[in-house]
Amino acid sequence: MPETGIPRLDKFLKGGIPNGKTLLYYVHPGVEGEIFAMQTIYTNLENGNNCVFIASTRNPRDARERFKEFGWGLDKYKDNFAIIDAYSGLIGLESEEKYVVEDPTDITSFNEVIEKVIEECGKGSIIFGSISAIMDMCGEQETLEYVEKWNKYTMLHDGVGVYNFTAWPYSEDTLNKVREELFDSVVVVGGIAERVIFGQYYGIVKANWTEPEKKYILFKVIRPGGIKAFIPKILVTGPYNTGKSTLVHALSTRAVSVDRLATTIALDHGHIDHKEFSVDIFGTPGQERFDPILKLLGGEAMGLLLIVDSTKPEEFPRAKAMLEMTLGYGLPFIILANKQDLPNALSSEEIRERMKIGKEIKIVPTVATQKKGITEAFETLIDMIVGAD
Ligand SMILES: Nc1nc2c(ncn2[C@@H]2O[C@H](COP(=O)(O)OP(=O)(O)O)[C@@H](O)[C@H]2O)c(=O)[nH]1
Ligand SMILES: [Mg+2]
Repeated sequence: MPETGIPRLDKFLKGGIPNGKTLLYYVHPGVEGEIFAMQTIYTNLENGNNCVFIASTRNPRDARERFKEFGWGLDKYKDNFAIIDAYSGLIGLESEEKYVVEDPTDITSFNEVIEKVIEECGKGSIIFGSISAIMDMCGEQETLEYVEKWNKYTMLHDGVGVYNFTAWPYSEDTLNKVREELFDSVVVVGGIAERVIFGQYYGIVKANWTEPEKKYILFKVIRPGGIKAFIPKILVTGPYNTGKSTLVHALSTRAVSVDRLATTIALDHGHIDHKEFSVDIFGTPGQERFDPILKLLGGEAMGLLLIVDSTKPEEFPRAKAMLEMTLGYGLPFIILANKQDLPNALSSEEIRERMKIGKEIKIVPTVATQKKGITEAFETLIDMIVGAD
């Protein structure tokens, strides 16, 4: 099944976009939306599918350059990738592309090319274009009418239609039709804004081939790299000397700690780029006098790693108290049974018994100094935060 290639989205869609179906990225103005479709296209090229890209707001050469920004070279996919040039005609240039829309202000001119492409590329191939860009050139009503035709045609030929739509203030009718009616699935891409956009998210509005997960995922756009699911805060907590700083450094791509007199008085901070994730992680100081900081931080965290020293059961009550301080927020969390390399270390099941921790809570054995078990622990927590159920 063709995939979207967007972190977690294929899981939420139960595998991807089935042949014959359409998916719309419904993008709020001001948010980086085109990257979604580009990532979907590149993923499908890598998977061996044919892809066609309608270039209507920039010339085909610039469109190819945009892919390069993300580290996605198209040269090796010459046979699988084509551009429909709906730009050169606007400014009276000759086109070098295989498919050309002679008059991009005329929807029937678009139609000629798109019907041909759907027929020629056939099963499993991805066709992408911006519906709003076509609307701006050909008119709202005209475009909507033909999009409906193209979607039926796509279904007939077992292709996949992937479209962008930037939700400028078109008529209510148009917006509703685009969001609710025309496409098999709709993924909204929006910004969390307060005058400037300081966070971006996506979430599924609908998908008529499954019961999709209606979760919202924060994302970042990385160059090169593309879209990464963004987790702005994971907290690492636990008593003094259990291995918090060691863990933050061991997990992180980049990390800093502020240490004074050999113990952490301020925070450890690390950034983790791991698979399709971009995560910021914070270690808290373990001493009781910093409990107010812990409470404050817990309020904004998306998940918690609690570390215990498996050789120090006398500290378990303190560890549990730290957990309670942050758990009021309903955070997903797991426990790391650290220092498993030491001879007198208790096993995770012995720790569960002593701490009276329920079976549903994961306790992962780790050796932070040797990076053992820590990636597994991290991935388990990430799955709890943004996972598909
Ligand atoms: N043997 C062993 N020592 C560890 C492990 N993790 C951390 N340590 C050591 O425990 C001490 C305290 O670690 P640190 O990360 O500073 O603890 P923090 O106070 O919780 O930040 C350091 O000497 C670490 O090298 C581990 O898994 N095994
Ligand atoms: Mg420390």
